[in-house]
Formats: sequence, structure tokens, C-alpha cells
Amino acid sequence: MLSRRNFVSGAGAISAAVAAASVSKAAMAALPEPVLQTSPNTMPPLVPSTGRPYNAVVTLNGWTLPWRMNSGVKEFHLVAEPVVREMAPGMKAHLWGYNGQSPGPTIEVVEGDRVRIFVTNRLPERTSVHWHGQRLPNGMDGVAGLNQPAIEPGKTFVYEFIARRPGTFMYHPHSDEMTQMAMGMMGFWVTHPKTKHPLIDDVQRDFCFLLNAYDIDPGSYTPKIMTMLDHNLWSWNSRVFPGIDPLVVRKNDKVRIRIGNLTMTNHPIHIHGHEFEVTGTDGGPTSRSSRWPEVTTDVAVGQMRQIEFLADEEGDWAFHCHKSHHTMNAMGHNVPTMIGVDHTGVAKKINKLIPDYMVMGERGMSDMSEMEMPLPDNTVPMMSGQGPYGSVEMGGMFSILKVRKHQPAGNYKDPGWYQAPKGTVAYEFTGALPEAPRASSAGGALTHPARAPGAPTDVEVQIRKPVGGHGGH
Ligand SMILES: [Cu+2]
Repeated sequence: MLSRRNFVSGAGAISAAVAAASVSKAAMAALPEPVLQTSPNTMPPLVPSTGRPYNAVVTLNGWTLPWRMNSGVKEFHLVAEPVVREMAPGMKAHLWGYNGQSPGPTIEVVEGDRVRIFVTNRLPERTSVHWHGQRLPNGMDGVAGLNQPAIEPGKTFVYEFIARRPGTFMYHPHSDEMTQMAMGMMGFWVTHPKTKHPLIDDVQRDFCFLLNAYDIDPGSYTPKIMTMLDHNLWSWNSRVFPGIDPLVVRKNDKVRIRIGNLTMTNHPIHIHGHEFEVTGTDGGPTSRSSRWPEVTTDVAVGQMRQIEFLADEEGDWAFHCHKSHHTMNAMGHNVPTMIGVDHTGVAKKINKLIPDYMVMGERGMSDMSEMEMPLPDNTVPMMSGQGPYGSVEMGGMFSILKVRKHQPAGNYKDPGWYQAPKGTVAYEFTGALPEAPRASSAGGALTHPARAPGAPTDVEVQIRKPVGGHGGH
């Protein structure tokens, strides 16, 4: 629910105080009442009612912050505060964020806009806001101690600058960053071009989200802030699959997706069924001669990438981080590899002592998506999400691009599962199976033999993963 309180109506409505010419200077200076969001759902684009028009973005499982126009200045009010974020149905996290959610609301402005942002600190410690990627006066850059005094708890600071260049940006604290970003403090910023830009194409759908990660023990609520790489929840806008909404588009829409990475490792973002081009970074739109087709692009730490494609293939297309550990939720980490280990009899013996004990993963981990092992309160299964054909066996950084011929223009309602035309779905073969060809030689004269002469030809699977988790990210 959006709560506006005294902040008169949405997108840039002129407040009564500003509209009345006779109003006192004190009233003009009054802080805009903060707008709060309590729902984790994807909100419809916030169509601007003041200022220059633009094609508004859609923040995945997020929302855009309304502003008020005050003598030609767009005024926003961000409140840094503890929040409760539903990361997926069944799991809530106690995070820090802005205006009731983590990440904070998306800020959308137009190139050349003068922007004034009031930042109120309701955290138990001091903070500041850095406007990542912006051209601005040095004193507005938000590095506490370097560019400004930190905002102490209970205080409100004002940031003011002109959004000088169009593009994709983000904001985050630059004060006790490790803690505050691990707790979820971050938000998206989009500056639209003020006129037709030679390197910025019109699109019909414009999505944005931030990559973030948390380490929350199953059954607990607060992230462990000291974790650097071994997070157990890899999220988009503090949501994990199946809690991430699909990206719904109409067939033949030109689609832009803006992604920012505020985790401590890179994420190769991968789309199925289409090729995209990287059309922008946090440094601005890329030159046309620098663009090439891709189906995966790496978004490194602290980077933003803007990808664009023509959604001309109908279907439900997977869209995810290609690090397979990042499409998995809690419970799937730090489990010993059991593939090929024969547990016959062992589980029964242990069951006499521990009734709920079950062997994990002796045939791979797929069983985990359907297992009925009791989960502690407040966590999400390691991989889940039901599709039309069974379990999707995914978690974390995974969503679905839904391309539909009959999706109305500008409509984001989930159309349900794709109805594949008859004869276009992979199916089971039930005829006689010829022997599949295999390499017959162990290698040429110049290569090492695959196995020592006389060694047994059967394959023993003996896997022992090094302990210690994800050190190699
Ligand atoms: Cu990843």
C-alpha cells in the first residue's frame, strides 16, 4: 500500500503550499511528507504528471518515489529506516532500507532537472547517500567525512543538484557501507533524456532492478553483515525466486532491462530465446559501434548494465544469473557432495535416532525441490517454483520473461503459463534406442592416455569438494 499522508497526490502533484503564491517562506521550506510503500509487489510505472514527459520504468518488485514540484525543483524525501522485507512468500527479512522497503524506491527524473532530495535518518547509526555515477558538485557526492558530515540519527540533510546526463544510476550509503549495504540500503535512479537522444532508443518496456545478496540463517531474520561472498540468498531487489515477479511483455515490444550490481561478486546475467545488446553502462549510453549481440553479459561489482532486445519470440523464457549457485536459496549451501555415495541402510539406522533425518543428494540435488523435509520457520526451499510441467528447481536470481502476442500494450498483468502450440514441446521417446556414439580412442599419440594401461575401465565417482564454500567467486 502506498501511503501518501499529507504529500498531496502522486507523481509530481503540486502541493497546496506551493500552488498558493501567498504562502510563507517557512511553509515553502517544509519537508515533503515521506511516501511509504509496504507491499513487495511490482508497482505499475509512475507516469509523470509534472515536468517533461517520459516513458516511465518498471522496478521489479519495487516502486518509484513520487515527488513534488517546488518552484521548478523536483523534491523527493527519502527516509533511511529499518524495514521488514518479504523476500519470497514465507520468508521475511529484517533489513534497513528507505521509505518502508529494501531496496529503496526508484528515483526517476529527466536530464536537466534540478533535484532536491531530503534524506531523513531513522537508523540507529549515522548514514549518508552517494549518488552513484552522477555528475554533481563535489559536496553533494555523499561520502561521509570526505564530502559532508555524516547524517546523525534523527537528522535530515538536503542534497541538491542538476541531473546532468541521461542514463542508469543507483544510490547507496557511503557511511559504514559494509553494514548498511549488507542490510539492504540501496536504490535505483534513472535519468531520462530530455529530447530524442542519438544513442537512446525508444522502448515499449523499461525494467530495472539491483542485484543484492544476504546471508540469513534459515529460521532467523537478520542478515549476517560480515559475510563477503558466501551468501545464502542471492536476490534481485531483495527478492528470491519464486518471489521475483515475471517480466511481462507484448510480442514485438522493444524491451530495455537496467541492472545494477551491489553485491561483492560478479553476475553473468543470461536470457533465453533472444539476443540482446548492451546499450548503456553507469557511464552512459554506449556508442552504436561498440554493441554486439549477446545472450549473457557479466555485471561486475559496482557496475550497471542496460540491455535491449526485440521480444519477438513468444513463450516463457528463463532469465537468470548464470552462476548456478546464485539460482539457489538457503539450505543449499555448505552441504557435502553425496553423489555416488551408497547410503543403503545408513539412513534407516540414523532415523532410529533422528526421526526427521534424510540423506541429501545421493542422486543429485533435484530431489531437494520436492522433498518434504521440514523447514524451519522463515526460510525458503533451496530450489522450488512450480511451472506447468513440474518443479522449476531454481531459486535466487531467477525470473521469467513472458512474451505474449495478446498482452495489451502497457499492461504488466501476469498472463499465466505459455500455451505451447501442439508438437513444439520436448517429449519422451519410447521406441527402440540405438547405441549412442562415443569417442572410441583414449587420445592420439601426442596426448596422454585417458587412463593408465591395465586400469579398470569402470568409472568410480569419487567427489570430495573442498570445504569452505564459495571462496573462488
Ligand atoms: Cu550471480
